[in-house]
Amino acid sequence: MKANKLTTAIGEITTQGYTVIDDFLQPAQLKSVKALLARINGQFLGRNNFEGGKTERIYSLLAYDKVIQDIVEDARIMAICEAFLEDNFLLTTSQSICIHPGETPQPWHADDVFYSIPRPRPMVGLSTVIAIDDFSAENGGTEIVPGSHLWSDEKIGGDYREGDNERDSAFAERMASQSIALEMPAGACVVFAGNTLHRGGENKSNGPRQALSNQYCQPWARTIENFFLSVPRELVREMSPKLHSLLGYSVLSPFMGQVSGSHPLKTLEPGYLPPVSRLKPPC
Ligand SMILES: O=C(O)CCC(=O)C(=O)O
Repeated sequence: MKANKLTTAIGEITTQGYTVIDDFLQPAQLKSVKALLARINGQFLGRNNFEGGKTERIYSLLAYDKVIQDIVEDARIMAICEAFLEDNFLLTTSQSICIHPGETPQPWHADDVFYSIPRPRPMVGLSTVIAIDDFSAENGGTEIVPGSHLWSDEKIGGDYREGDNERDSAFAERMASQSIALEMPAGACVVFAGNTLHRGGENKSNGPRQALSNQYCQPWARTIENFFLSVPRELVREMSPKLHSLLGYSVLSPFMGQVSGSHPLKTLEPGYLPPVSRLKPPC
């Protein structure tokens, strides 16, 4: 990303809580992602109103294909993360989101709502939503409340932590009246502060709205996905040093995240066993 574009992106996230990178995916990447999703979608539907009863999500998506790994560690996203997060920030989730026709709007939320630090406060994470189909107000394009990353808990009000705030119609209307629906072409990406209020929109069209969402967090925050358990170590070994770090094979200086006193990268060495497993069993 050219220096002036990066400065603009950082400035927009700081002032309005989000920025859009229009030409984010290269055409070949978009084609590969579409082919991947066509191959692996069709297995799951959301289990609650937040995930969406007519929405399919595939988690730990980076484990499925190198094209997703490249998108996760895209240099432009890494540069934005470096501006807002501490060294050795982490990937907190990597998922595809396919909103099918007839899906209702998602509850308004902030992606770093899990961290119970009172607002206003700095973001604990940074999120991306990458359009794989064109996003419109009709098909459930992400809706965002500009400037809401600066709001206090009191100013937000309502039940936004509860995950089902559509039942609080006054709250939902207040949010909707201040929000915008992002209309962006396939391949574009919105990057927003983890404390910006947003939601996946209602899909009133007759086609699916596919997206990817890679989200990042401070190196001291618990991640949404437990990649140590979901991404086999044989796959992790093949990944880049940056992805190792993003997946938690890194430490927050000096030793948060250590493994039995060693750097977690040691666990990727062939034949690694934790010290306790190297003890001879008692006779
Ligand atoms: O699908 C979208 O546009 C947004 C999804 C979202 O905000 C989420 O699942 O956390």
